[in-house]
Amino acid sequence: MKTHAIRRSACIASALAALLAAAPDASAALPREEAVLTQAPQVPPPIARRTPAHVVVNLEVKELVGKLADGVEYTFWTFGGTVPGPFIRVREGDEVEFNLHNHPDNKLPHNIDLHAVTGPGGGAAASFTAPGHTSKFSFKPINPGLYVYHCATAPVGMHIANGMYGLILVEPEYGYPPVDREYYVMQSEFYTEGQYGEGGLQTFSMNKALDENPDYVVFNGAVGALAGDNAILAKTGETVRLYVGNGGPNLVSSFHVIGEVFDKVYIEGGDRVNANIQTTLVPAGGSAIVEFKCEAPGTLVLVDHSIFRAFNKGALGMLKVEGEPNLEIFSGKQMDSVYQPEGRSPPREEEPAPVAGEKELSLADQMAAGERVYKQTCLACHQASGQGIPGVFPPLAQADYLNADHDRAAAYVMFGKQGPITVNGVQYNQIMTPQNISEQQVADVLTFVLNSWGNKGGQVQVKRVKEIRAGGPGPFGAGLGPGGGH
Ligand code: HEC
Ligand SMILES: [Cu+2]
Repeated sequence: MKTHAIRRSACIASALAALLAAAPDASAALPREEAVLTQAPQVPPPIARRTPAHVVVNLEVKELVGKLADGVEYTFWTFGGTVPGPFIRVREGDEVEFNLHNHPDNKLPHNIDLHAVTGPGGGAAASFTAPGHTSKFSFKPINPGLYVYHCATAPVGMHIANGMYGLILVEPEYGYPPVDREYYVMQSEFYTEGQYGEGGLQTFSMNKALDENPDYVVFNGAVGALAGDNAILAKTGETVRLYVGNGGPNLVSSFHVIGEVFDKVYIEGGDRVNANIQTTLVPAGGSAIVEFKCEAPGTLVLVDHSIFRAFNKGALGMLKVEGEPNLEIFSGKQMDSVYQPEGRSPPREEEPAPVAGEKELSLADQMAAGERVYKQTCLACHQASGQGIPGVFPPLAQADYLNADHDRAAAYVMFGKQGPITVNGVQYNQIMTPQNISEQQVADVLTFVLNSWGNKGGQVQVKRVKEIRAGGPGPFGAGLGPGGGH
């Protein structure tokens, strides 16, 4: 604070004091607490407070390889290291301080759009965060209900398709009626180059996503995440509440529990309660809260009643209810058999990846390795056939700028690039973040790109890439990486 300015006039000083007293720092007045975040299917405990608090949420974005189904791996982009992201629970009228951390090992910028936020983009622009950075913003949830949050960084569909979504519950002032068990269930789809069950590391298929034709439709991020040993549990006589979300990115869920009727449904996660419902719609980017009393023991099966999704694409979960038989409600043969999904081909032996050693690789080896790097790292922005996105991501296909200078391209990949450039006669003035890949991978991916999509060919050697790395972004000036100017 500039004290000399205040000293200049007692009048200004007293006016300032009056102003400060009239508008106290709201966050200082409220009790401060750290939000409890839980991984699906767990839900944080109900909020006991009946007054608002300053609630701090810390959420870290992590890109990681995980299991999509038995023998099938996928490079997930996640909130909190899990798909779906953690369950966030706040109260109507709280002051939420949101800290979004983008892990330094990540390759891409990310952000978060919380549907519970009243404000531009649900916080998307305010939370746009490069790898190795943290963004902070605050909001007051004024509408109670169950809300989806998701990443909204371009290309948005792909960030969601790769796993970036979760649920935030805004409890009404006086909370929800108490129940015996609460669980977090979130449906979503995955679009892979290989078919359902095809083994190995699967990459995202933009074509299938555009066709809205997923290979996987799952609860809680993977086939079987809620089945078998991962089933959720209850006892007879207990009331279960499911917080159900749908991350999409495309499909609407016909959520149904085989063997139960929902006593209550908070339609679309809002205030209105519907009673005695068999199947409820959960829109993409929407939710529902369902409740039912477990009268009889047995295994209840959670499905998307668009039923091929359940039995052939993975949208199947289980709730095991234990207790004494309740013959009045249900009598007869009880079956709890092992679930064998149909149409699963046995996982294939994974093909050995080309070794990325010190020695120079053949053009064919570099092409194969480079294609893998491209799909995992560059495709998100420059697109499947290097065509880019007009006005946002420049093309790498038939790209005059790229073909003109291979060293410059290698420097951009390692150090990042911002500022105006002209590619094929079109100006771009965007930011490419430094790509967190090895020198071998830089050499491989550029070799792949130079020999694809009508480019002029060429081979980039790892030795040259190392020299460029050692030299820093200097000659190209606009690097964003360590040592680079802005
Ligand atoms: C987060 C999005 C993003 C990712 C991921 C990304 N780029 Fe870029 N790239 C950009 C943007 C944006 C520009 C334009 C920068 C500017 O306007 O200064 C660019 C520019 C380029 C250029 C120079 C322009 C051209 O079209 O020839 C090359 C070469 C390039 N990127 C290669 C790659 C390679 C190879 C990868 C993967 C290792 C990659 N990029 C990953 C966003 C990205
Ligand atoms: Cu993202």
